Parts: sequence; C-alpha cells; structure tokens
Amino acid sequence: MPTLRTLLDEARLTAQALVEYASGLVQPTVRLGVTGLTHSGKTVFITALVHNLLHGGRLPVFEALSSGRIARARLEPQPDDVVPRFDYESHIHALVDERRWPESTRRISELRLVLDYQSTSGRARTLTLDIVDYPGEWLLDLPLLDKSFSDWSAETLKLSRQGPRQKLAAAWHAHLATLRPENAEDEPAALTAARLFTEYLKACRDERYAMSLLPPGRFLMPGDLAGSPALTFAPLELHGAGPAPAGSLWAMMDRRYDAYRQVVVKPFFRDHFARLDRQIVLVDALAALNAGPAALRDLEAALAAILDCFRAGRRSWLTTIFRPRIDRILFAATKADHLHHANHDRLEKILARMTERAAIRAQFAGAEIDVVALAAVRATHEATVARGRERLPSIVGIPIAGERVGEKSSKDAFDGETEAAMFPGDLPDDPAALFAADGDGFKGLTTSAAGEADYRFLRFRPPRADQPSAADQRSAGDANPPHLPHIRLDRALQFLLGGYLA
Ligand SMILES: Nc1nc2c(ncn2[C@@H]2O[C@H](COP(=O)(O)OP(=O)(O)OP(=O)(O)O)[C@@H](O)[C@H]2O)c(=O)[nH]1
Ligand SMILES: [Mg+2]
Repeated sequence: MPTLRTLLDEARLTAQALVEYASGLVQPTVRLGVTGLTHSGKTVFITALVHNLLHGGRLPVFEALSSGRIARARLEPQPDDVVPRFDYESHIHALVDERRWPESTRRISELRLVLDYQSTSGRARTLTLDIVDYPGEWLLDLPLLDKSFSDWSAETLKLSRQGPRQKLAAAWHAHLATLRPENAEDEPAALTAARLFTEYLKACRDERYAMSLLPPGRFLMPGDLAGSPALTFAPLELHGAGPAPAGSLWAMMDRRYDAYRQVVVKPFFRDHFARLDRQIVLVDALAALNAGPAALRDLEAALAAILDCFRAGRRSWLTTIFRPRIDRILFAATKADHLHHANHDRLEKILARMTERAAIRAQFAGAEIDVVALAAVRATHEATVARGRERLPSIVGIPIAGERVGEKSSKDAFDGETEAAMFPGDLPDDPAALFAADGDGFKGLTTSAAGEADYRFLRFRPPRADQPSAADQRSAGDANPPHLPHIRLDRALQFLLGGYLA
C-alpha cells in the first residue's frame, strides 16, 4: 500500500521529470552518473573525460569526436543550485600542473558540459551532458529502505562474524555484549556503539582487507551529518521480536535508524539517482585482487547490491519513487595502467564474470550492461625488462614520493622524481579459480614478481602531459592543450554517449 509520503514523493518526482522533459525538448540533456566505491577513481575519471572532450583529446574509438563531428565543447553552469559543482579546474590543475592525484572528494557533485556537434545526417545539434559524481556507498543503502531495524541488526551482526570481519569487529562486539536493548535509552552508550561500529567499518575498508559491502554509507562518509543523531546508531543484539519498549535503548536506535532512512537515504534516491539516464560504475578490482579472495567475494556482493538498485523498478512500492530510467550501465575496472596490456583483457574478463554473477543474483533484466578495463589517466608506459634469462613484460612509471618497495623494506623510499620498472605479474586467464568458494583464489599481483620485492601498494605519479600534435591542435582549435594519455577511455565514452550523438 503506498503511504501518503510515498505519494508525495512520487508527485514531486513527476513534477521534476516534467520540467526536465520540457527543457529536454529544447535542448536534449543526458544525465550521466559516475559512481564507484571510495578510491575507485571517480574524480580522476571525470576530470580526464572533461579534459579530453574540451580539448579534442585522442579518442579514436569515440566516433563522434574522431570523425570530427564534435565542433565544440564548453562548460556551462549546472542546473541544480544546491549540489556542489565538480571542481574540474582544481582537479585538472593538480593532475597536469602539479602532477599529483586530486584530493579525495566524498560527496555528490555535478558538472555541465555542452557539446555542439553535427548529426550523422549533417544537422547542427547541441547535447547537454550533466555529469553527476556520487559515492557508490550510497547505493548500498537502498536495501535499508525496506528493512526493519531488527532485520538490519541481525544481518549486519551475522556478516560481522564472517571471515576477516570477525577479528576487526572484536572491540565493537565486546561493547555490544554489555548493552541491554530493553534498558532505558542511554546517549553515551549509543555514542560508543556508533563509534566502535564505525571503526569496524573503517577497518574493513583498509586496503589490507579491502571490503566493499559496508552500509550504512554515510558512516564512512558523514559529510555535513557527522555527529548528528541520524548517524548515532548501531546494530543491537535483539532476542525478542519487538516492538521496542517505549523509552528503551532499542527504541532510540530504531528511531535514529528510521531518521537515517528518511532524511538521508530516500532523498538521495528521489532527487538524484532516479534522474540519471546513463551510469558508469567504477571498480577498483585490482585492490580487491591484491587483498585476496574474501575481498573479491565481498566486492562481488557489493556489485550485486549496486545492480539491484538499477532494477528497483520491478520491486514493491519502491517502484513508484525510484524507478530508474537508466538504459545503459558500464562497469569499468579502473587503474588498468598498473598492468601490462597483455593483462587488460584478463582484468576485463574478471570484472565481466563478477558482474555477470551479480546480474544473475540480482535477476537483472532491463538496461544494457557492458564492462571495460580502463585507465582514465595512464601513469605508466611499458618496457621489457631482462632478469637473468627471462624477459619480463613490465610497466615503468614514477612512484609517488614516499612509496616503498614492500611494506617492511629497508630500502629507501622513492623520491617522487625517479622512474622505476616493475613486473606486475599476470592475472589468471580463467577467472573461475578466483571465485571458488573455498579456494585460496589469487594470491596477489606480486607473487610472480621479482621475488624479493613486494610491489603491491606501489602508486605512480600522474604522467607528464604531452604537447599535442599539430593535427590535434587544428581539430581542437585550441591554443596548446596538453594531452593526457589514457587506456580505453574512448571505448567507455562510445558506449555511454555514442547513441546520443548520432
Ligand atoms: N595509475 C592510475 N591511478 C589512478 C587512476 N585513477 C585513479 N587512480 C588512483 O586512485 C586514487 C583515487 O582516485 P580518485 O579519482 O580520487 O577516486 P574517487 O573514487 O574519486 O575517490 P573518493 O573521492 O575518495 O571517493 C588516485 O588518487 C590515484 O592514486 C588511473 O587512471 N591511473
Ligand atoms: Mg572523488
């Protein structure tokens, strides 16, 4: 039964859709969602995409641009006044002028790019592209909307007792054991429980464990809500079925859980997610591969949960409010420049396998899905390095200042200026082994490396941007745009935008 609130939400969304439809008739607009879990590469991806479109980058597979049909691209003020603007200028300055990676962002932002192009039939047209960057963690909150506090508590506790999570949850579990849900509400106890629960989530996200499935999303990225009651709750060990006794700790946690759903989760789906037309989901599959099979399975479960959001249209009352209109979803394994090109297809296969299983689990039907392994900014080049009689297909780049070879290595840290070559190892050709429920899976990208070294966490500086060729400058009509190398960014663009520019 739809509630009054549901009906109001729907009315609001419909009114918004009508306004967007009317303005879309004047000038077609595409809302492109860019998401992914923390550190998956969203900011770098959007910055590189915008830079390449603004300056006519080298994107041979992106047909509209490579055939010369895009006459001009420019930034314009965005339509939503209360969403922060994606700070393109600072990010590109960091990447190109300072050759450092942009700062982590952690909240939603938006940027409008307008493309003047010639249709395939020769007509002058304009396409408006609104790019929306939002944390993938927020998508993992969708299931909370139709889950009671007691169900959420039970599930979260069960998950926290599995695999590597058990150890990381020890302090929180110990505190939980001291709480009596039926006792009077107790703010200090709620604060401690929320803090220990958040620390557990943070520990799971640490690169050694690289867990992905960590709702509620705002606990790791509180933004403006840090310290508010809507974030001061945690699961409880509940034995009775409820309802929670009035005035109890249980009732307090239950109320805050509900506030989180109503004031945080719902508005995001209604105001942002439901308005997207196309979506790219960035996945740091290499981080999960390096952390081992538990992380990989966790990532797979998170991808299934993310995919589930896109088919929310077929589910219960959520249908009316959050029916997504997304018709294409691209899953992209990022940072492929950490691998030799011979392994790019293997990375793609692993992601394909992961999303295929996730799609089956989410019983997905609807939008077209594709996968790609890419590097929005390519920080390495390739070389063959001789080791004894072996010739190793390696990658060469400048490790970030302070990076070390191996965590406990006695060797000096890199200075941020000197190139280093590394052999990143090979991914398995058949991804099946990685997903075996009881198998060890993949042991990390470094086991077949030079032997004495552990390159696992080596990060490279952004590349030196080349100056463009004379032909590039002519086609871009630009004074001197620096060219940022990439891997398969053009393939991603072709899938995401190709049809709109026909
Ligand atoms: N080599 C390489 N590294 C990349 C690339 N994209 C991202 N990275 C690395 O990944 C880190 C995170 O990238 P961001 O674009 O900031 O990721 P994000 O998803 O916006 O992260 P949050 O804002 O923290 O959620 C960067 O600081 C880089 O170290 C890439 O194309 N190549
Ligand atoms: Mg970011």
